[in-house]
Amino acid sequence: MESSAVRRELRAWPGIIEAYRPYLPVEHGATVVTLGEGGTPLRFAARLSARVGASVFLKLEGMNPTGSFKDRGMALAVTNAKARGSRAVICASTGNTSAAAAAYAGIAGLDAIVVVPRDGVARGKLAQALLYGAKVVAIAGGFDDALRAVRQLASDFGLALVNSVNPDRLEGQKTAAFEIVDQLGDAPTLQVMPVGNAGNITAYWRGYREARDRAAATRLPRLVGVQAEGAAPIVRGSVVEHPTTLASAIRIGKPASWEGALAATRDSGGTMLAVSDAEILEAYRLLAQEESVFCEPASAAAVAGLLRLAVAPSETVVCILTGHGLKDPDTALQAVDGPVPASADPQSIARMAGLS
Ligand code: AN7
Repeated sequence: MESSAVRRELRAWPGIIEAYRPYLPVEHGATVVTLGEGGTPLRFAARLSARVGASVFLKLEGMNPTGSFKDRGMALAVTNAKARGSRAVICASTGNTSAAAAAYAGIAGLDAIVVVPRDGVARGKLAQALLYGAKVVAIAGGFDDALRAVRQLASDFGLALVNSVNPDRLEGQKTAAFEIVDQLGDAPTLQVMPVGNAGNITAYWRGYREARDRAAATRLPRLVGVQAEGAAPIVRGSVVEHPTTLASAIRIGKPASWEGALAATRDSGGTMLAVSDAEILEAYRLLAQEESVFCEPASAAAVAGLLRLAVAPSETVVCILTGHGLKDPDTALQAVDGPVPASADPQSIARMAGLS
């Protein structure tokens, strides 16, 4: 009995820190904080591949424990914050970071304070942060205002800042590149991903370079970052004071990792491009209806970007779908026609369902 229970535990996915410990800066003597993040599926997308004319895979980061890629970085950031003696973490967020911070602080027994824009955080994310037990402060301002405030509060009150300006966040997030290399047997030739605060693209570039340096991969992908047109400071080359896009996760006008994103796209031979909200919605519906993937709008921006590119048939393409569609039910319901009403009798239902 006991030994089979132990064996089952050993077979279970251990989370990113145990899976990739030799490559991560884990504090000496730290107790690992994990919710089982990482190990997400890399799905071949047959119809999207046919449309693009190359092999396209989707990295389903919405399958992480809180429904976004933020869990990877938060696992390491909270593990190390706790090991260094922090009692509380703080972050600014467009929503997903706050959900992850709340969840990981909760399991670690730390307090979490999350500062979010009063308008425009998707409801699923807000519900998560509140239910996991964070102190959620909604400000009259956007993400960039919130980040400025929490940088100061972290320093004034001695709190662990767990935005991606914390190096542990990027170290944790680079593990997604390691996984893709393991899943494909090499790096892709092209990767397309959404960009907001630009931490994730910076982390992926580091992860792919490290994988190549230790000969797990023979090549490096071109990295293409995708911003929303109304929130595209890196494409424009200047700060956007009042960023707008329906993809609230990437409604960011002054990315903290701007330099990292520029280096990633330039050094990899990729680029940074901007797509319209209409293109994001089109890709969002396409993913659901052709691939049965429900991701959030920011994630669909990756596919909107891919649909703009000329891709050679020999390419192996990965799109990073950063967050789950259930995060933002309001945008989903606005993107489609509502349910058709009928009375409860089968004839009425048959008529309204188009059966008769
Ligand atoms: C689904 O939660 O910035 O370029 O505060 O939630 O690394 O910022 C979220 C960002 C893409 C952009 N997709 O990643 C936050 C936050 C989703 C996201 C991004 C975010 P970065």
